[in-house]
Amino acid sequence: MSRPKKVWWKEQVVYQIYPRSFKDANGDGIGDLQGIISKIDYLVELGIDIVWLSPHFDSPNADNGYDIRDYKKVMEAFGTMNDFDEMLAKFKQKGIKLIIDLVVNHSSDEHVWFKESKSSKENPYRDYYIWRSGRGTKEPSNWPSFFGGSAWEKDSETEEYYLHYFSKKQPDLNWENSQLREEVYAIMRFWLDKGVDGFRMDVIPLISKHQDFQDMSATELKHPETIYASGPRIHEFLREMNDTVLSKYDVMTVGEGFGVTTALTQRMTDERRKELNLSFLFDIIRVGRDNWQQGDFTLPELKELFTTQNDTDNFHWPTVFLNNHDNPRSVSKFGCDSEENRVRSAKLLALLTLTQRGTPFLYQGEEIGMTNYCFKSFDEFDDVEIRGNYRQILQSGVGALTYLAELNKSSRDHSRTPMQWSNSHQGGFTTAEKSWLAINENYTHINAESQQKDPDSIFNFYKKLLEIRRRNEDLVYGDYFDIAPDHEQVFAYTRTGVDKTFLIVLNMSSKKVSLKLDAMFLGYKLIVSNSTDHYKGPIKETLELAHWEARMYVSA
Ligand code: ISL
Ligand code: CA
Repeated sequence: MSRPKKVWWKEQVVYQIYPRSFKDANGDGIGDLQGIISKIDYLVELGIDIVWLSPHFDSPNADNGYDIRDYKKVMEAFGTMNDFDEMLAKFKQKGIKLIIDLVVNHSSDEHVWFKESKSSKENPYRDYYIWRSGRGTKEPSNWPSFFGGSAWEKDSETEEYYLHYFSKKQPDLNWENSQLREEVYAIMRFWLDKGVDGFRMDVIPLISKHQDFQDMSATELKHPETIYASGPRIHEFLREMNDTVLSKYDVMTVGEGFGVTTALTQRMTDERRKELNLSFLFDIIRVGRDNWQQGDFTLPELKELFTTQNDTDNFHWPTVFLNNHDNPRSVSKFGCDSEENRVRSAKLLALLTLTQRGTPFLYQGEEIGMTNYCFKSFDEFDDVEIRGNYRQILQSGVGALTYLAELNKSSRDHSRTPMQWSNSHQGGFTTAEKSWLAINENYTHINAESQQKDPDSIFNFYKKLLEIRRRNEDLVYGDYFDIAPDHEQVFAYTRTGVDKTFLIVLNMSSKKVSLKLDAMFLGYKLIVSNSTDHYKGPIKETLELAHWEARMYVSA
């Protein structure tokens, strides 16, 4: 069997920083770039290789920076371009690569391009955005915004509607316009020439629009992202972007594929097509999700999704992530955040994330087992997606308490509460009276400082796994095989490389369980366990696993 081509972005581990919530250095309650600089040594100690920085650009923060007003300016609350340059230089000194967030499906409505575009139908920037006349008093089509209401907003200056898949302060850019595309490529070169190592591309499959803008059916309206992520020119645009800009640099690109199918993800990341290197597939992290509702899912369903994303040839490479700034905390969704099981299940998820096949993306706080926050009322939420949909959902007859209970399982804000650095004021995130978003009260016992000192902490478990992964190419490039796909409680798989085979067994339940092993595993050596009171003898044909127990073995 051909082996995957070796390259740094397949071997290295990414750590996502949401700057607003990472570390506040100037005491205004909002994270900033100097705050990040003050924590680079922490990231070096953890042992990650690449940082993905969520948007740091000038923005009115209608969507916390995912609404960019000036692509070549640093958001005032985050600092200055000098701060960015200092941060980039310090990352490089420490051998950490930096990828930044490219948000070019839409801009802010306060971007100069949009101000020009909306001023008149003859303005040279008119066609940088998507304007259509209404149908009588109705919108040009029944397309919905992800953040509530119609995806069309009427503008009084020219009596036409503009398209916005997200909030109305995030007008979609018109990628049909080659001049707009050239503007985007110039922005990319500006940051690449500064020395950044690549881009995470926000909702990049959505940049190609179906030009007929025809109404969606009732079924399509349930998941508009499937229409929005199937535009006809996506591959042409990505190829052009690669030929024109990316191919000139040694960089990594990862697309955010909200709404894409496995097939489209694989086409976009097939290295022969020279489009993207990687693309997030959301099937795993959103398993059981139906819009704002987090339903149940079984372990076999989850395991099937991992098998599917590994069911490819060696021209593709998956991503592995259970957290990001748009999803609840993994220990609360996939683990068990009760005091009894939180530490053990968080370590189990670390072993899962760092031994699966694909590039791992960690999210700030997962390395210390941060949990969901319990929002007591709607006004505690910050998220524009909730504020935009709230009225519509309650008017549809959903009870307020039901909606609040669901949001306490699915809200994006769970991952945006401030990073918990210590058990001091506001978790050591800020010296301000309070942070921009509520801090989780459990910072008193879940914080980085206490865990860096504790050899048995989640932090030091991630650190150990990162070291093991760095030392074992077979754990990076080894073939993936699920050895017990139907088991309801245990996730058990192998990674078979050139020299070694690793066996990972995870009891993803609160009950003890036994797993019958094939005789071929006899003689394997235990190299990692998440429990101190585990069986330390040689591997047996039947493994007895305690609740949330996780182990990794290696062939002799
Ligand atoms: O729930 C979602 C959509 O209903 C989110 O998953 C998210 O909006 C989607 O994945 C796209 O996310 C990206 O684009 C958004 C921004 O709000 C997200 O933070 C960003 O990750 C618009 O830029
Ligand atoms: Ca600040």
